[in-house]
Amino acid sequence: AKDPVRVLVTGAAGQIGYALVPMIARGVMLGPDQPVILHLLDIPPAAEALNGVKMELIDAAFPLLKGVVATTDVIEACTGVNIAVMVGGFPRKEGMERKDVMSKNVSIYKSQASALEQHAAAGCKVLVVANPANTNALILKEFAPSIPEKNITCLTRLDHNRALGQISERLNVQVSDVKNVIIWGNHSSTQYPDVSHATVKAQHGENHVRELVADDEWLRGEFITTVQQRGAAIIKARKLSSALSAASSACDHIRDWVLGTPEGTWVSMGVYSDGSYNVPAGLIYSFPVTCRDGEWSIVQGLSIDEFSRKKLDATAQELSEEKALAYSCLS
Ligand code: NAX
Repeated sequence: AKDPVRVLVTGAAGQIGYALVPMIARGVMLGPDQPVILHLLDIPPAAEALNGVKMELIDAAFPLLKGVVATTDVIEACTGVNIAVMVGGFPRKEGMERKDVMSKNVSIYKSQASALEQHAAAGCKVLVVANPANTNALILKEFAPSIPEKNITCLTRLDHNRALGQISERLNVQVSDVKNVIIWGNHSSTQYPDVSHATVKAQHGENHVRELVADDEWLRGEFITTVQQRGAAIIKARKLSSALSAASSACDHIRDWVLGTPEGTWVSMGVYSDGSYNVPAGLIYSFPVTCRDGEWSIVQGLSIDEFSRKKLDATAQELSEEKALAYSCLS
């Protein structure tokens, strides 16, 4: 039998945490033959609720779940973890300035970065979900200099999956037959959902989404805004933000990263930019990536038309501004 993998979930008493931890314990994230030990972190006001989650995990009697560490101590939570899913953060509340929210998250991610750097297992892979996800991941990277930058990512897979979903609905095809959409840039309303290279499986080979939809106005308009604004639409409908879809896409992100992407398929991940596609280096930016042997690499050589170029640059610009704002909170 395989040794258990230790998976940290921060913000585990929250909404996404409640949807995510049972998925991990059922093998959705790391596979049906991979035992796991869950490390759950939240803050003291949520300690009782966190303990309730632990009780339910015990009550569910998951065969793959070999232990639960539920704690409000960051060091205890981070010790020995192989995977860290960072869902905890400070939400923007009505009337709060952007800078105040950024400042709270910068201080959370700075201290959690140090705890992970000092106490996580070697080779720990980090996924930041909490908003502002890209910039929280960048802060985590800055304050955990001994964790390789390749090991620190943020979640844009939910946006990626939303784009697949919209194309599948529009064309009335199975979502599993649609692939190679791209989310470029920030997990925010400036993200660019791009179908320029997306395809749908056909009886023989593949067809291009662009030709099948044959409506560039929709692809460049309503499709993009629907994906960008989907989070707000869910809040309006549910009076709560996306949770099951966020949890599911976090599992997809880690599963593909660890176990690899299928041949000929790429996915979107927020990763440390090396300057590919003329995106400024030093930002955590969402790119199309393939994964193999536990490492992602940015898909190279895709053509970028003029429309796309502007969108890639606009979301990069926003990330540069967020980075500057985050740094201004440090001094
Ligand atoms: P909740 O408010 O339900 O849960 C957040 C939890 O984090 C709470 O239990 C809170 O006590 C805890 N927390 C706060 N500070 C903490 C700290 N310093 N250490 C550990 N835990 C801490 O929010 P939820 O709906 O679960 O969303 C969590 C985060 O995901 C939010 O930042 C949200 O904006 C972000 N999202 C990101 C998405 C993405 O695609 N990247 C999509 C979904 C989601 O909106």
